[in-house]
Amino acid sequence: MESLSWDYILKYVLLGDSATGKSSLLIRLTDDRFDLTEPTLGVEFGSRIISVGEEGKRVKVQCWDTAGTESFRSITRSYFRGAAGALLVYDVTRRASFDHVTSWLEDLRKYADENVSIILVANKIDLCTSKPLPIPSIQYGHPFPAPDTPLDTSSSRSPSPAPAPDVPPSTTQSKELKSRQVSSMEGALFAKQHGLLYVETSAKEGWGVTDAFEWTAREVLDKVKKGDMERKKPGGVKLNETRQNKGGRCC
Ligand SMILES: Nc1nc2c(ncn2[C@@H]2O[C@H](COP(=O)(O)OP(=O)(O)OP(=O)(O)O)[C@@H](O)[C@H]2O)c(=O)[nH]1
Ligand SMILES: [Mg+2]
Repeated sequence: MESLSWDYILKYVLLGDSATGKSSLLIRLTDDRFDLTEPTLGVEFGSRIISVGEEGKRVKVQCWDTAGTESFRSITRSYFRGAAGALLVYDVTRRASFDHVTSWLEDLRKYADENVSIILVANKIDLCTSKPLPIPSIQYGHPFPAPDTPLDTSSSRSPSPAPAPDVPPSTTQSKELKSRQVSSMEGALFAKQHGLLYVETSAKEGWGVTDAFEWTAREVLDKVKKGDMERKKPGGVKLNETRQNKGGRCC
């Protein structure tokens, strides 16, 4: 059984168009499975403790999974306030879901706290590839990309790829692949231009899912370290002071 001790609790929100895979990503994180999902009505909740960074800080991510359907938009916005991290999800096989990222981002900027750490999540890559390929290296695997690092736009792939860190064996070897409607470079460039982290995932195969949550947590903890964020207020970041002082356990 997973130990219940934690160093930090972080509040996350998942947002983006309907059917991009938000609930599937959360189920993959919390239960490590991929199941049939129904469209979310309003919001759902899930939580898991993950290990973050070299220090292995134990971070309990408490995630509010919001509905992408337009009719729930006013309800879901109310969950943005106080979030320390946000996963903004689109479907790489559905161009419109990427086009709408701008509008979701506007909502986040308007309703979430100024310091929220946002990761742009390009989901469903299993539909286009039989294994996760490396993505532009300045974003991939680097939760804190140097803002001035130029992107290599000569190709859509990094020339010296780093292997994806949490890649289980693929189960999609022999299926027919779809064409991708949003390239890695386009997604990564958008993220860079808007100061977001970027990750490519498959909730179905489990590719990149833990990374999405972990890299966001790393950025949040970095902000906490630098003092950019108060440790207890707003509610998105909570420090376990007992554990920090005594190394004790808490639930
Ligand atoms: N192939 C593939 N299908 C996926 C993936 N993620 C989700 N799906 C499928 O996409 C559909 C929508 O997934 P959901 O997780 O319900 O999407 P959602 O973003 O939560 O949708 P709303 O709750 O309506 O906002 C379901 O049929 C999932 O099985 C993925 O990584 N790969
Ligand atoms: Mg959902």
